[in-house]
Amino acid sequence: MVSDGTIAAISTPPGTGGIAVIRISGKDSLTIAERIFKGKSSPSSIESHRVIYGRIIDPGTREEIDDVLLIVMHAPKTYTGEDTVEISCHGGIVPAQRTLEVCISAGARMAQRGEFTKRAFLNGRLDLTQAEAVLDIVSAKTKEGLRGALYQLNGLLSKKIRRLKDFLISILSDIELSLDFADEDITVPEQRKISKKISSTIDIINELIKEGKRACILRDGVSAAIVGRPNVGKSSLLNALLLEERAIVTPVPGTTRDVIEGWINVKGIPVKLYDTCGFQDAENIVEAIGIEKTKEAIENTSFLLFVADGSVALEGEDKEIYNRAKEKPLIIVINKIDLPKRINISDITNGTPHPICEVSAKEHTGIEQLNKKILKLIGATELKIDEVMSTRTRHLVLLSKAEENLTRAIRGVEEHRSPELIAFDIKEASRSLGEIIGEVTPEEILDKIFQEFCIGK
Ligand SMILES: Nc1nc2c(ncn2[C@@H]2O[C@H](COP(=O)(O)OP(=O)(O)OP(=O)(O)O)[C@@H](O)[C@H]2O)c(=O)[nH]1
Ligand SMILES: [Mg+2]
Repeated sequence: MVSDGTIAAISTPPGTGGIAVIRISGKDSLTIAERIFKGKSSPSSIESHRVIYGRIIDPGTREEIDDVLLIVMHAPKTYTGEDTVEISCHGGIVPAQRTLEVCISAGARMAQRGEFTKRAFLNGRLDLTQAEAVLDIVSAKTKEGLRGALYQLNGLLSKKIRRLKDFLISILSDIELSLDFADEDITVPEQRKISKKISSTIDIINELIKEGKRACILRDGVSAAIVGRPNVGKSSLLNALLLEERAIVTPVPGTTRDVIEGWINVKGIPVKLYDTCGFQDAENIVEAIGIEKTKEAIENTSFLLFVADGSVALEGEDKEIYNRAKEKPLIIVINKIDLPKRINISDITNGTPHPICEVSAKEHTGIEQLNKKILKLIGATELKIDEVMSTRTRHLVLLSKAEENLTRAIRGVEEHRSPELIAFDIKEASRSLGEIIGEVTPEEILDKIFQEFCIGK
């Protein structure tokens, strides 16, 4: 990714809407705006962060393109830290596309994915965790996920990391000061003090890792497949959980032939549900593909909802599917409890203590109870959503690396290793922490992060 030149992109989603916004950033933003905009005031004559009304003109053909509002924002107080111009045109594909084209012919180049945010990072407007938070805000699936991302945008994680780094620096100076110059070793009382400090840092890092793992659930959600033999009410359950008629429900066994997906929000945790079609012997290619997709869904989801029809006795097919499913985290859902109960679930579970929930998908009873059991199964009941951050796997890996380095440092102190070696491990830990906030992050990792963004962000 190059970070030179002036870039432009349509920053609103494709399609028609009220308005579309074209964003230009870089040192030539104002010159470009001058070339393509005609209005009472000219873009370079107005104060920063002001809006003017006018018309976009193709500088080559003098053709008029659209009536627009144009915002001028002078560096450095802009999102990217560079001179920025935003043009709000009518929200159609053609006006937005044509406006972007004239920006390009007037000297801008097409922005790459995430390039505006990458520039914000490179210009020190955001650190890396904050840039990642921008991505999380845009893709937040629940309001709790959004809140976590906002905390992070405000620098909550960065602050904690910086504090840890400062503490490590203080340990390094302790080591320096405690050197007994006679034999270049750390004195015993100092040794104890240093070990204690390192170990308290490790405790904080471990706490961050634990919190972070829970936060990953909040951002990325979990996934679950609804499995069971034909006609037990899997699709009805999906619809009841989604609160909409997503999947077709009929009394005909084998109604669902494809895997159907939908997101639900269980007390702030996004859960992606897959309604499946069971494993009956495939009679044609459509069913065969459906069954393959069901197997994949079972494999790739974090837990299963095994549905049985409570109004009839269990069948061989129930048992077969249960046996395939039971290795994964599982909730047994006994459906159709609005009808007289004929099921004896222990016939297949043999006493395995899976959580059981009785529902009527048809009458929407027991659904709240099922949501509670889902929360418990994924360990999210202890999630303190108010204080949660928006941690990513990248952060967790680096935190673990720092933790390993510090554990080695403690061992070094205890085993009277040379102070240089101990200092080396502490410096490595500090480096890993620095990489989280982007102080020393290699270019290819930066590219990978910003590639996740959409164009125009
Ligand atoms: N009484 C009663 N009937 C239900 C309930 N849930 C589903 N049914 C009925 O059971 C039949 C099958 O429901 P579906 O939701 O299509 O079942 P499925 O498991 O998705 O079936 P396949 O897609 O064929 O595998 C339909 O006639 C539903 O109306 C329930 O809670 N109570
Ligand atoms: Mg179905």
